[in-house]
Amino acid sequence: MRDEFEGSAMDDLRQKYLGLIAETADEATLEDLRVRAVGKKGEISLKMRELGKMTPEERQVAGPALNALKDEINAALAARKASLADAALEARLKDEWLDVTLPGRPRRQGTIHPVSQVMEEITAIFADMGFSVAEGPQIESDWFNFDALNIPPEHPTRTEMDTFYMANQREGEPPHVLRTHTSPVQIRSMQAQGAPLRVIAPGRVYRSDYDQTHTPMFHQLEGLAVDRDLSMANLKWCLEEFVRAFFEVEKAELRFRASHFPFTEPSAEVDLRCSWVDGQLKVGEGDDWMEILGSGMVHPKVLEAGNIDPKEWQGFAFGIGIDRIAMLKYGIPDLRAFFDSDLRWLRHYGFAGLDVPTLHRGLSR
Ligand code: 2NM
Repeated sequence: MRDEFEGSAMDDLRQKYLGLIAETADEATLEDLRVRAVGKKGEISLKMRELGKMTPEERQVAGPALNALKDEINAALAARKASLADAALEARLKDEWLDVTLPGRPRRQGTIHPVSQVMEEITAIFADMGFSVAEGPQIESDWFNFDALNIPPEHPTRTEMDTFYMANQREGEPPHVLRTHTSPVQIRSMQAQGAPLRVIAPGRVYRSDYDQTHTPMFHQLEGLAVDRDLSMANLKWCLEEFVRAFFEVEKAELRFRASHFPFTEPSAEVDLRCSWVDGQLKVGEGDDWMEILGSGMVHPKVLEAGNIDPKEWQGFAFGIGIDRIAMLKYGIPDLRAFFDSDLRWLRHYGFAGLDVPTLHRGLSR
């Protein structure tokens, strides 16, 4: 009589919990259910405590039956938990599904800053002429920034009027500055690679200067070629090729004006023939000349600083201001807006992210 009763009571429990488990739709509810059924004070556990009050014969039947029920419920809980997790993952995958083959939408995301664009364009042009790209630290010792470049100790450019010195200088080390040009990179390249050498160094440089046409951080690209029998003629050809490619014109005419830099001898400032029609720059024609860069033959002392023998090798070098040449090419009127991070300005003057400049596709399109 008692067996039968217990048997049907256990059947009821079984039906009840298996039914509830099957209906459960989330993991938290399932956990509640587990506690209610097989937790320490759950219904099954309470039933197990009653085994003590039974006769040995009764216990022999009810004990294994309760254990089997507990196992069955635990198995059902685990199975339901796994299927809920599967369903949750399935739903997430469906929700977060992404077609990686769709074309990009660069205009709705960021844009490439004109400085980056122009840097890429110039790099592509010189890479095509066999120059490799080098980078170096923006904090330099005064030896790399000045001494190696034949800039004498008393030169005014070394003063705090023009140069940012690091506030915390290290004991026993030479003074460090924010590099005022990328030439230290060329010194490092000469030391590391020796001659012959063709390298360009694009990057940020710093000078203590701030007005309509100067920002204390700006961008420069310097080039250096070292070989036997190099002359100003090679330099002029190289720069003319650069200008034709950069301004995307058939013909460009350059004028070298004698100048002075400590690191080159002779030195030349380079003007580009142009005209201004309705405020629009035309390159290669007209009666105006516009200064675009500085250049010269590398001073023997500078080659020596790079551990290159000036009796055997010559070098030509040049420096271009990226920001100004970007303004010229893309008709951007105000230099200081370059570094304001104004989103409307960036959207207006920025470039699509996936259009990498290359010579054969056209640099800017
Ligand atoms: C300029 C003008 C002339 C220049 C010199 C060097 C180095 F390190 F190779 F000597 N790099 N760049 C140079 C020469 C830069 O900027 C207006």
